[in-house]
Amino acid sequence: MRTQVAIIGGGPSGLLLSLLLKSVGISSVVLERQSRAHVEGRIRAGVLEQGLVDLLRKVGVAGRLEREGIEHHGTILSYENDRVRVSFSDFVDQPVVVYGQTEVTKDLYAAREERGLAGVFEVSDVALGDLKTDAPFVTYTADGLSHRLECDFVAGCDGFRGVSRQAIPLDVRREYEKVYPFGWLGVLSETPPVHHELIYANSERGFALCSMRNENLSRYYIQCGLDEKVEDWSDEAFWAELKRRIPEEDAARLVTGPSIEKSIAPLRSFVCEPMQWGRLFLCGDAAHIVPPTGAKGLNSAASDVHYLFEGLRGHYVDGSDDGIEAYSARALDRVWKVERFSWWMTSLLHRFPDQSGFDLKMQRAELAFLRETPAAQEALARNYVGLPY
Ligand code: FAS
Ligand code: PHB
Repeated sequence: MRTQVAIIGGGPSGLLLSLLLKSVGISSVVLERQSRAHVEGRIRAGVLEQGLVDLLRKVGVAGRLEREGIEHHGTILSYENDRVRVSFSDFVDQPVVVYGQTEVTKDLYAAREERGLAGVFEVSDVALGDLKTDAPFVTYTADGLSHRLECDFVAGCDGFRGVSRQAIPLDVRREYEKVYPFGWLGVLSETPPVHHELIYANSERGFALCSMRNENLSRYYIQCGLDEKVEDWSDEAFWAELKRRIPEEDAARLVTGPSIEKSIAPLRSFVCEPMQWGRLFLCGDAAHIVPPTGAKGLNSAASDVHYLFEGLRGHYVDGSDDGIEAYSARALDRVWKVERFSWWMTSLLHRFPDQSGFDLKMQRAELAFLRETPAAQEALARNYVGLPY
């Protein structure tokens, strides 16, 4: 089998790239390890930057998003009972849109199906070859048979635990990592959100986040220990702990209910440099990970896809390789700024086991400065709504 771009991974990065390539007549094949139902069942991100919304519009996949997505023009940070609302619209002429990654993935798969785009699910033994030549290939097993996909380029969109990043030799790859000493216990419940905007809460008991998917589907998180397990947490225990961490006026309004999903995610910052090697290009979680505090994981995958699509379109349509040659440098320039913001939000809002009294005073002073200083609010707003591509 042959295609122009082999895409490893059928998550948001791979799916969006395949549709963008199709829009300018470039062929691709998506190779996905899981079933479509498994991928569509994942509960992950909830906040979309305008850049991602624009890309979904570009490939005609924003219809449901425009009907069901909720525009947010600000967010709330709290420290015990002290609340600070940071407006986006006071500083930046663009909102974020609350619309679950689960729905984005379903919309992308539906569009691929309508347009007859090639993909193979439940593949295994994916291996990349001849990446330093102009005729790379990918081998894989599907339905018990071995296959070889000849291509011009390989897009590694296979997430943090995929194989693509490993194809870059260790003596070429530089990896930067920070693992946080806590995780997030997340709950999805068919209850009305406690507030019409998100609340990021720093309390003496730890971080909490009040988010949502729609007016009757809420998403909540509390910081938890790395040794904790989902089964340690009954719904009642979760709700009681969440109430202790958010401002009293919000806790009093909180509508609780049975969890329909409950999971624990670890937190890490991670970047692989370079993000390309020969004819291999890494996108999204295959190349970098952020703690979800800044809502940047999915959104930085989108900016990678934008840069790679522009580079591949330059190669095939304009006959110029400038874009693909500059891909890694361009993507990393934005990635590191997103890593910084995600690290800053995480450091500001979580309680760390080794934190001193001085460290706590620094968190409090940072929030006080944020409350009093429009320039500090603008910096947060510009990062949160999304840095320019
Ligand atoms: P993905 O990991 O989504 O997709 C990679 C795909 O490649 C997967 O479908 C996988 O099955 C497939 N794959 C892996 N290895 C393969 C192989 N060898 N062969 C073929 N296919 C292979 N971001 C936020 O902004 N907010 C959040 O709250 C948030 N919560 C998260 C919770 C969890 C548990 C995780 C893991 C991530 C979370 N993220 C969050 C980040 C998340 O949204 C990612 O940024 C986003 O999924 C990135 O998309 P992809 O780059 O497509 O990677
Ligand atoms: C979510 O709704 O899942 C969500 C929102 C904002 C974040 C992280 C997660 O920063």
